[in-house]
Parts: sequence; structure tokens; C-alpha cells
Amino acid sequence: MTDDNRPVFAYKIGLLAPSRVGKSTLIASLLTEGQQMLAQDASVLLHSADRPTANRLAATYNMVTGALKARVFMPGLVPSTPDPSYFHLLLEARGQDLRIRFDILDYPGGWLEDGGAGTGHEQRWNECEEFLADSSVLLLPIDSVLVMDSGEEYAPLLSSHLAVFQIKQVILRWAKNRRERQDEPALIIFCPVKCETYLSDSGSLQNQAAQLRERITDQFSEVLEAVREAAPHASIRYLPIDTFGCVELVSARWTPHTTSPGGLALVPKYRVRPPGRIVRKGLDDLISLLCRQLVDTARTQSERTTTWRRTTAAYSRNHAEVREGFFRDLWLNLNGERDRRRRVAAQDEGLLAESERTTQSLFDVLAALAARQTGTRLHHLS
Ligand SMILES: Nc1nc2c(ncn2[C@@H]2O[C@H](COP(=O)(O)OP(=O)(O)OP(=O)(O)O)[C@@H](O)[C@H]2O)c(=O)[nH]1
Ligand SMILES: [Mg+2]
Repeated sequence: MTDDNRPVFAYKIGLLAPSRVGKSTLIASLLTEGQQMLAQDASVLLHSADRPTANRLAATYNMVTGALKARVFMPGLVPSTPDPSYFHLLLEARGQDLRIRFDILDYPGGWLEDGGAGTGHEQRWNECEEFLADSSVLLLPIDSVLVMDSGEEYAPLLSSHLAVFQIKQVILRWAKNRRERQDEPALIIFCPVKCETYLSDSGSLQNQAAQLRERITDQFSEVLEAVREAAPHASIRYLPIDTFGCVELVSARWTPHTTSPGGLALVPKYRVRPPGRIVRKGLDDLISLLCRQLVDTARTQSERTTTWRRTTAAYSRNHAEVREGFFRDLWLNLNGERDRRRRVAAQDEGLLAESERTTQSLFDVLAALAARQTGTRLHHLS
């Protein structure tokens, strides 16, 4: 748990989506939005934990803002992720030696679809799968355009394009792990993305929020059932996210694409709503949800450590001060054993005090996060 002697609680966050859905964009938006949101809060701050994370986030951010400068946004111009990469974000309590690290894995979504076989990366995909199965939280970005605008005629292609089967396989493994580690967090968040056109709170004239939710829960009904059965204690949330907010779908056309299921890919084209400034929606709730869940787990873990250290400290102190008879006490004093026992007791009491401070800090951070109101987009699915 410690890193350069300051307590760090680390949690894995896995994203589960096929290619071109919006994983990389979502990760980049998490930090930008998180910094803005928590900047107003005096008690906590969020930042990149290392230079590679900061560089990758900057590159994605520039790509997105650059693309929105044009009046028409062409999603195809944003390149796919070529290699798996890890993003490390730190949530820190201001003025306190406490850090919570979010380790997020980004990978080429195509690997989820074919197990890395198409590019000869099976082994590297296996490593990604390990990380996903071991994650505390799974985020499922879902392409809303695919769900809402693919057309009746192409409905049979939907499950393949959403990679429902592949997602279910990973989730079953995750659920088994979570069931075996009941004291760790277990949270799945279904995050429809690219939903600016369907939700009125992002400036769209139509409100199809209920229809979007209905279609997604229908498409993923088997996945939902599998989680409820395999890990009944897991929390399942639904939270639509706009990472851009300032675009409007103009058209979505099926076009030939050799590596996509059925040899077709749905290609969307967007108009940028002037002045092309990003208006993110739902991300603040996502960050709150992640922080609250993980800080709460860290608090439970810290309380457990405190209890254990309290017992140890009490035992060491008792062992240091206990009277063992006149001659034995004299001997313990003379040979330095009494002093040694007292040093151990003082050390154990120091560790206990550190643990108590950490637990209190976690309580304070939780209280600050809990004070934030949740938006109307968030729904409980379990
Ligand atoms: N309209 C809209 N477009 C989005 C949103 N999120 C991502 N996109 C676009 O969707 C395309 C794919 O996004 P990425 O973040 O690269 O997707 P990915 O899941 O990382 O794709 P791979 O790297 O191939 O796995 C890009 O052109 C993004 O700009 C969103 O919320 N709204
Ligand atoms: Mg990507």
C-alpha cells in the first residue's frame, strides 16, 4: 500500500468496448473534467500520476479539440489506439498524505473483437484480459449511434457490432473474481457515448433518453443477467456520457469495411454546433461515482488495518510494561530487553496513529464527495 512512504490505495479500472466506440476519448475526458470539477472543491484534487500519462492525455485532448474546430466532425480522422497503454491518475486529499491511484487500461478495441488474432497479438490481449478480469470497476462505453440509428434492416448485425458475446465472456470472468473477493469493490457502469443527438440536456431538440436506455438494456440483457447471477453483490449503473456535447448527428451510413462484422461499418457524420466548444455531460457524475466507490473501499481497508494495528500496539505495549517478578525485571532492564520492547511498542503506536490519520482523511474526502449532487442521467440497473 505504501509508495515513497505515503499511503497509496491503487484500483484498476477497465474499459470494455470494441474499436471506435470512444474508450481513449473517455479516458482523456475523465482527467480534464475531473480537474475542472474538483478544482472547485478545496479538499481533493485529481492529476496525472506520471509523465507518459500526461503526454498521452495531452495528445488525445489536442486531437479532439482540433477536430472540433472544423464545422463538420469526421470521426474517422481520429486514429485507433495502436498498443495497450496504462493511464495512472491520482486523487489526492489536499494538505494530507493520502493518495488514491486509478490505473486505467486503454487498448485497441479490435482485440476485444477477435482476441488479438487479426494482428497476431493474442498474448498481449491475454494480458489485457487479466487486467480487465481483475479490475475493481468496469466501464462499458456503448456506441449510441449504433443502437439508435443503425436502421431496422441492419438490426441482426447489432449484437456483433456491439461485441455483446465478447463482452459477456470478459464480464463472466470478472464476476467470478469479484465473487471470490467480496470485500473489494464490484462496479459496472454502462456508459452510452456519442449520445449528444438523443438527449435534450445536451442541446438536442429531441429527448430519446428513455428509448436509448431501453434499447441498451435490451441489447445487453444477457450480460446483465449474467452479472446478477455470477456476482449478485455487484453494483450496476447506467450513465450516458457526452465527451464532446457540441456535435449533432447529420447522417449514419453503412459502408463496406472488410474487418467489421458482416463486412460493413456504420459511419457517422456530425455537424459541429457553433462555437465548437466542448460541453461535456455525465462525466462529473462518472468521476463522483468512481471516487466515492473507491474512496469508500479505501476507507474500509484502512479501518481494517487500523483495527489490526490497534491490537498489535496494545499487545506490544503490554509486553513492554508487564512486570515479570523482581529478579526477572532486573535482568530485563540490565540486558536492554525492556528498552527494546518499549521501542517496538512505540513503533507500533506510531503505525496505529498513521492508520487512524489515513482513515480520518478518507472520511473527510468521502464527506466532500458525498456533498455533491448527482445529475439526472445516472440510473441504477442493480
Ligand atoms: N460524437 C461523439 N464522438 C465521439 C465521442 N467519443 C468518441 N467519439 C469519436 O469516436 C471516434 C472513436 O473514438 P476513440 O476514443 O478513438 O475510440 P476507441 O474506443 O479508443 O477506439 P480504438 O482505439 O479503435 O479501440 C473518434 O473519432 C472520437 O472522436 C462522443 O462522446 N461523441
Ligand atoms: Mg482507442
